[in-house]
Amino acid sequence: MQTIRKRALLALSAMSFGLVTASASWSAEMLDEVMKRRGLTEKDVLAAAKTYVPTGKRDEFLAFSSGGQSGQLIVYGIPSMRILKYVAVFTPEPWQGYGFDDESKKVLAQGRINGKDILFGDTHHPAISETNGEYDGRWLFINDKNNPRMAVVDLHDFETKQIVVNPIMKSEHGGAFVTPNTEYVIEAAQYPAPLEDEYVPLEQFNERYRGAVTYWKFNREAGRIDPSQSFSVELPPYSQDLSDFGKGPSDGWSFTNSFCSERYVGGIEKGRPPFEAGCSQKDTDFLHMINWKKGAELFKAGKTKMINGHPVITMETAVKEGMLFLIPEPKSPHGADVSPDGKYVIISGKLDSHTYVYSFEKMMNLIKNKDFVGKDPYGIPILDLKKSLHTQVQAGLGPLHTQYDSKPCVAYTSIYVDSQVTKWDYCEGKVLDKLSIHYNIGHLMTMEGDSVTPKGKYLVSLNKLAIDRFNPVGPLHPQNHQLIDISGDKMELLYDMPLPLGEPHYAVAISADKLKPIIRYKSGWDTRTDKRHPNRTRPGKEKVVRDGNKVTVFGTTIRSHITPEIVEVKEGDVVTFHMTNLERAQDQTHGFAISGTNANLSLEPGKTASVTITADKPGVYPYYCTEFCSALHLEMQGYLLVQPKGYKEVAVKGAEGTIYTQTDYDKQHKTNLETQEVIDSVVAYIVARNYQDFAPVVSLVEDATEQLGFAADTRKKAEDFAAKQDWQNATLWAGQWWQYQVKAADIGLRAKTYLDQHGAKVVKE
Ligand code: CUK
Ligand code: CUA
Repeated sequence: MQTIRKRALLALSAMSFGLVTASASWSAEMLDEVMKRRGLTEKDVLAAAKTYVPTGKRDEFLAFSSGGQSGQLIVYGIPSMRILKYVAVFTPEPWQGYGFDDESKKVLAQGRINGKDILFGDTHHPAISETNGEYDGRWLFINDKNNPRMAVVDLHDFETKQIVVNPIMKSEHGGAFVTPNTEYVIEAAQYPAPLEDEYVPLEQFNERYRGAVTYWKFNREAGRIDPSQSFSVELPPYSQDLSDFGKGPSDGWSFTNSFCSERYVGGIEKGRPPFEAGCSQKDTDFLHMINWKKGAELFKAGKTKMINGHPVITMETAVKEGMLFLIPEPKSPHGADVSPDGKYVIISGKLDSHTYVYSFEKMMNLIKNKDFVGKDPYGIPILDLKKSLHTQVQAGLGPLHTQYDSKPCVAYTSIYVDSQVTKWDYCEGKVLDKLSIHYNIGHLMTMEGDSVTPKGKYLVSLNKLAIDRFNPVGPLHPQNHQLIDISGDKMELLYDMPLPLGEPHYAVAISADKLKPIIRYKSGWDTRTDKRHPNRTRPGKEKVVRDGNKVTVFGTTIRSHITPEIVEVKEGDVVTFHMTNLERAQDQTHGFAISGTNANLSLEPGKTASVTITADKPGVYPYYCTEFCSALHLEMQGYLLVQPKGYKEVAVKGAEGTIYTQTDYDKQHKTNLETQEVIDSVVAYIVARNYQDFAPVVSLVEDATEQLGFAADTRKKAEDFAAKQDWQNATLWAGQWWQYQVKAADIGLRAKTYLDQHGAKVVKE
C-alpha cells in the first residue's frame, strides 16, 4: 500500500513540475509509404484529410439522427462522423438511468398508451427549435410513428423532458416539423383510423375512418408542449405522410402530403387484392394545404369539436372557413419540403421520376380567384396541378426527400431506386449533378438544410441498407450514413459511417457553436422537471428517515464515497434512495447501483435522482458507484442490509480487519505532509497566473478548495486521535485526509493543464 502511495506521490510531483513531457518521436513513415501499405489512392487521402478531426479538436456541425426503432436519438459530429451520444427518448436506457430513476420514469409514464408502458418507439423525424426560421439550438422534438407520440428534448443537457400522446391518432408520420418561431410542432397521422377511440368496421372506412394533423403548442418559457393550447384538423382518410411549415411569404400555412388517396382497404386473406395494388392506382395523390394561423383563431373562438377531450376543427368547418385545400401531387409522394425563401414546396412521388416545384404564389392566386378544378368526396376544394406548378424536373427513379444548399436555388433530392443524389436548380428547373451512393437512400440532410439559411458544405445520405458495405456482423446489418462534400460544383463522396442503432430516418445538423450545453447542474437538481429537487441533500446533512415501513435515504456521492455507507432496513420495508451528486467538476458523474435490483442511477454533477425498492428478501446487498470516477472508485461502495422479520440485534463488537500502530500513523502523516508540498506548488503555479480569466479553471479551483477543506477537517480528526494515542482511528482518518489531498491535487493538475493549453499568462512572481 505504501509503495503505491509513494508512486502516486511521485507521479503527482512529476506532473506538477512538468517532468513528464509527451514523446516527441513521430513515426518516420512517409505519407506515400502509408498509402502504399494500406492501398489508399490520392482521392482516399484527400477524403480522409477532409473528414479527419485531430485529437483535441472538435467538429464543425452536430447531427441529430433519429434512432429508428431504438426509440432514441443519435448525436454525431460532422465531418468526423464520430458518435457523441445516444439520447434516450421513448425507451429505457440504463447508462443514463433513463427509465430506472423515479424522475425519468415519470417522463416515460407520460407516454403510456391505454395505461400501458410502451417500451419502444419508432422515431423518424427530429426537428430543432427555430427563431425567425433559423435553428436556435435550444430544443429538439422527435416523433414516434407506431405509438403516435411527440417528445421534447432540452439541448441544454440533452435530456428528454416530455412525451405527449396524440389523443386522436393511432399512428402518425408527418412530424416533427416546427413553425419559424416554434409556436407549433406539427404531427400528421399516417394510417387512417376512427378519431374516436373505438371499434368501427372497415366497411365504414370512407365515413368513419379519418386522418388528421395536430398542431402542438410549444411554450418556450416552460420548455414544454402545452396540450391545453393544442388543436387538430380533421382530414380525409388518405394516409397523410410528411409535412412542412411555410416560411417567409408562406408563413402561416402548412403542407402535408398523402398516399393511398384511393382510400383502398386490402384484405388479401379474403381474396381482395392487397393494399399495395389498390393504393397505387391513381396517377396522383393529394397535397393538403392548411392555413394553421386561421386554425389557431378558430381554436381560440371555440369553433372545434371535442374528440377524446381534444379540440378538433372538423373538415366541414375547415372548408367553410377557407383554411383547407387539396392539390394533386405525383403518385405515392414522400417528402414535402419548403424552400428556404418560402416561395416553393418541393414534392416527389416515389412512383414518378419527377420532382415537382409548387409555387406558393400561384396556389394563393388560385385560392383567391376560387379557381378550383373540383372538390374531393369530403367537399374540400382541389387546385389545378398544372396551374400550381412552378416547374418540374426529371430527377431519377424513386425521388423521395429534398434538402437545400447555401447556394441560391440549389437543392438535393434523394433518388431511392437509382441509389443516387440529384443536385438540381429548382428556380431554373434543371439537373446540375448526380452522385451514386452505396445503396437505397432514404432521407438526406444538408447542414441546417431546412432552415431559412442552409449552411451548405456537407450532405449526409441516410441509406436504408448497408448490405455488403462493412465487416459482416450477422444477418442484421448496421445502417449506412454517407458523408458527401457539396462545397464544389461536383458532389464528392467522403466517408461511410455504420450506424448500429435502429433504422434512422431523418436527421438534422446544426452549427456546433449554436449549442450551449451546460456542464453541471445547480446543486440538488431534478433534471426532468428542471427545478431544485425537493429531496436534495447538502454535504453533511445525509440521513436515513423511517416512517412506518417506509425508509427514506437522503444520500450523497462525492469522490470517492457514497454517504451513507451502511443502510439497515427490515424485511418488507419500502426503501427510497434520494441521491445527490455533490460534485461540481466537469464530467464527475457517479453511478449508484444496488445488487439484485433494478436500482441504477446516473448522477451527473449536481443531479439528484431517486430510486425506490421493496426490501422483500432478507440478505446482504452491496451497492456501489458504477462510473470509474477516481483512483478509489472501487472503494466507492456500501451495504444495504435487509434484516429478516423479527430479527433481534445481538451486541457483538466485530474485530477490525487490520490493527494500526504509531509507526503506521507516522508513515501516513509524513506522506500527507509531502503531498501537501506538491499541492502547494500546484496552487502557487495556478494563482501566479490569470486563472480567473478561465471559467472552467475557476470552477476547478472551487472544487479543489472544497476538497482541501475536507482534508483540513479530517487532518484535525487524525491529529486529535493521535494526541489520545488512538492509533487505529488516527491512522484511518489520516488515510482519509490523504484521499482528500489526492482529489484536490488531481483537480489542481487538471486546472494547471488547462492553463498551459490555453496560454495563461503569469501575473505575479
Ligand atoms: S420517412 Cu423513412 S425514408 Cu419516416 Cu421521413 Cu422517408
Ligand atoms: Cu464514483 Cu466511481
